[in-house]
Amino acid sequence: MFKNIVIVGTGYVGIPVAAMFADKGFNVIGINRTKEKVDLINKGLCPIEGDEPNLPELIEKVVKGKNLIATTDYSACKNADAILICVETPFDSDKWEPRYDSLKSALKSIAENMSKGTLVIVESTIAPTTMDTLVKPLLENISKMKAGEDFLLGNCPERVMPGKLLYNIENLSRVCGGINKATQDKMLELYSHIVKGELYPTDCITAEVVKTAENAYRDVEIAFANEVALICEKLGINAYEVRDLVNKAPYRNMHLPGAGVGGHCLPKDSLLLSYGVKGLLTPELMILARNLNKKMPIHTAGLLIDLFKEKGIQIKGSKITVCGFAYLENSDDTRNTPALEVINTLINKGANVEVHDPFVRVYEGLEIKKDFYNSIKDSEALVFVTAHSEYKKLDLNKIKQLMKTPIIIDGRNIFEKEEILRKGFLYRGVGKG
Ligand code: SAJ
Repeated sequence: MFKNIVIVGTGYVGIPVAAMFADKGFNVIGINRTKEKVDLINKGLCPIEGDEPNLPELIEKVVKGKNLIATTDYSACKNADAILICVETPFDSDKWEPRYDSLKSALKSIAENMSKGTLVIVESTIAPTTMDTLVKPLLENISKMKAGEDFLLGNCPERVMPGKLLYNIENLSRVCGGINKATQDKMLELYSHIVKGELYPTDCITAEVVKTAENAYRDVEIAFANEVALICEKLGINAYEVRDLVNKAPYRNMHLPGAGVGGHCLPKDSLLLSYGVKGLLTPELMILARNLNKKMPIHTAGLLIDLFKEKGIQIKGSKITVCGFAYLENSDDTRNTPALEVINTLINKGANVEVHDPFVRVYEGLEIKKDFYNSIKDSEALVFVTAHSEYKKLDLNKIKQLMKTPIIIDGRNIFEKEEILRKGFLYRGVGKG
């Protein structure tokens, strides 16, 4: 029987799951290392950015109802029946290894405080074998307890997506990787309180592989679409028309080519998966796909650089407006955004780059304009990197009047090439030959 639940890490993964368990009547304590976030939550406020339907209201309700309290203090683990670990697990592609410092520090503090009989679950995305080689030994050595006997241990990978945090937790299926059958049964019991989707019991390493493989799969699918786009550019045809027709064939699902792959999942999960088999096998296809997707922002900037060269326009000192900074349309999430690489590539060529985004407010000192038409005044080119809905309703005649030279680079198939050319613009697009 579960009553007290501790959630370690109250970010994109932790805060929605904390609020949902609290809303089902559990006593939930959210542990976060930053006092600012703890104070925000205890005031009933949502500690994460972005438009998350129903989340702010739910947090306010459960905090007011005293079912959710936030703290920086791990002693809350003492009375926990279940502890969910939802901390960040980024991948350091320079060192080619996961950065587990947050995970290790959480595990240490949990092990120092947890009691016998607690169910500990890792929701963070981890490389295969991490449960067995890092999580289990760390918890056992510090707590002096045995996993699977004195405490239960499992891995239930998160499947969140910014903008759909509560929806995904409630409706998507979940893989419940437990150290033994008793743990798997307990995990199914716990998650059945908040998850309407199917719950699939399995072992820990299978759960680790499923999570990283489901995202590596998507990264490879997108890389395939991007390679078809490069082919179409060379052959002078439209990759999006090709995609539509390919997908008329049964069992096809060609993804969307574009200016790159950002976010908190896809850029790292195939690397986590490959790390899990380091020394045993090199997953060549996934690494190739990752490298191809990483080139797309540079390719997008290259479309402009080549066009300037072709038209004899000096890029040095020219004003260029990059439209869209978030990694995903209609979101303010900037994690691993391809826009950064596009901007840096153009700046390295001497361009004077301005950035517009209707949702993103700040990014590490970068000034992000909110007024689109103001931001494009006297621009010699617009480079569209994110397919925000606002960009599909622009007044092209007004744009042409405001710009110094009417050039559009389309990284997300926002525009119809023929219409743009009819309006008197010069146009290049990813996948648009
Ligand atoms: N992208 C493309 N072409 C596509 C799809 C996406 O270039 O056809 C780009 C996007 O522009 C973005 C990046 O890839 O920059 C990631 O897009 P995403 O739609 O995969 O969004 P994420 O990163 O939030 O993905 C998450 C993942 N969910 C989890 O890890 C739990 C992913 O597995 C889901 O498929 C996705 O949400 C979703 O669609 O829900």
